Amino acid sequence: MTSNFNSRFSIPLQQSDNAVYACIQKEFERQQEVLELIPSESLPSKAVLEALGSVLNNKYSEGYPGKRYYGGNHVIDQVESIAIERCKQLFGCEYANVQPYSGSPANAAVYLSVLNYGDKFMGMNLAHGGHLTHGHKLNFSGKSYSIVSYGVDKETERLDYDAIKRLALQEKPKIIVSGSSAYPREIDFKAFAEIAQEVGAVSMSDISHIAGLIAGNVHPSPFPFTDIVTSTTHKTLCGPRGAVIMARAQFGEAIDKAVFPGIQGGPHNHQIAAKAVAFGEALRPEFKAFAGQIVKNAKALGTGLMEGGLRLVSGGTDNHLCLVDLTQTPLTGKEAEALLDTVNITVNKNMIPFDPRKPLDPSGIRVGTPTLTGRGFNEEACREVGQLIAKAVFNSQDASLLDRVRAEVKTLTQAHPIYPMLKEENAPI
Ligand code: DSN
Repeated sequence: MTSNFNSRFSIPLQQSDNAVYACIQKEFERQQEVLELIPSESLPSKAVLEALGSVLNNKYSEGYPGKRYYGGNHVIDQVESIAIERCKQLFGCEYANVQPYSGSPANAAVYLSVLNYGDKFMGMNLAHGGHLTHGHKLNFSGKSYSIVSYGVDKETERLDYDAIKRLALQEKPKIIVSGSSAYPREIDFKAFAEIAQEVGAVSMSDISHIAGLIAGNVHPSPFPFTDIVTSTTHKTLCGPRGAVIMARAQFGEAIDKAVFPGIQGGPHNHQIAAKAVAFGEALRPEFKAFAGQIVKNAKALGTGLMEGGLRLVSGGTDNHLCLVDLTQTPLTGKEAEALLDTVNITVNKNMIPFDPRKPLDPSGIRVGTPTLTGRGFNEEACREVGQLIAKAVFNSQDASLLDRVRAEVKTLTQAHPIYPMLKEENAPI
């Protein structure tokens, strides 16, 4: 190690910190070698990753463009303004705040801007496909507010808008949240907004999972119906980890105050720049084809799963994910996740609606196609992936069959490398 501390500015990571460099390389290899089917993950572009690794990380800038609590922010103001304008253009909204560090703070800021602690809001039950921040009792949302949860219909496993309306009329929540983390069907944001209007509630949509599908016009948009929309930027949208809040103009001032100084400090400017890059990419015509391919691939993945004998919750998918019911198989969700890991297929265990089991060992797995689509998989390849999953699940004790599945996974991953140019550059990514 050199005695001159400033030499760190020119020493590459590999030399400066081999332990961390080696972990990044190992994770790169892991991502390269597995079929990554977590539906909330995707592959951001090299440009997004470059913005994330930039000197914008170094600047403090509490406040908003033109109104900062620190000097030297004229460039940061430009970055944030570009991100705001692109976000508004992409989703067709009147107002955008691009500072939320991630989805949970974005949702917290919206609640803070509309509700008083103890007020009632309505969201989707986590076990039916909702999110922790939509009112789970162990989450800040369930601890700070009074919660009414809606779920899916037991027969159809789909949202029942008449039942949701009846519940809303009975409970009179101040916010009605639509949006989900594990619901494979189209969401009728207009119906939700109409219910909210009828009961005098603010309508809020958390589009984190499907933001890329909405931007690509392959899922109906919550605008112009919903009052306030939150989204992460790293799922189907393929941006950096982070989030945004969008809304009708009248909600903007309260949301800005809730984000800062309400719950956050200095904006993560490198992340905001990366969001701007991702919004710019999503505005390009080719993004529509990409978003459409995510959905086609998910349908094909679902076909392969069903051909292999697995049941999909609600019988299929309209979006980027399938929820697989394992109750008629020899495995639980936890066992299936672990087994599939051994053949280099990465999935997450997941509750299914009306699940008799517990979240740490539920009856289902959740699989999605944003990452596979990002590495160039088509419908035929995704259908094969579905068949491979089913083969492994129904033959978990057959070592030679699992070897064959692993070999087929290798053929598929080798035919669709991730970040091939970064590998050539031997970059620490
Ligand atoms: N953890 C995300 C997901 O996997 O859906 C939601 O925040």
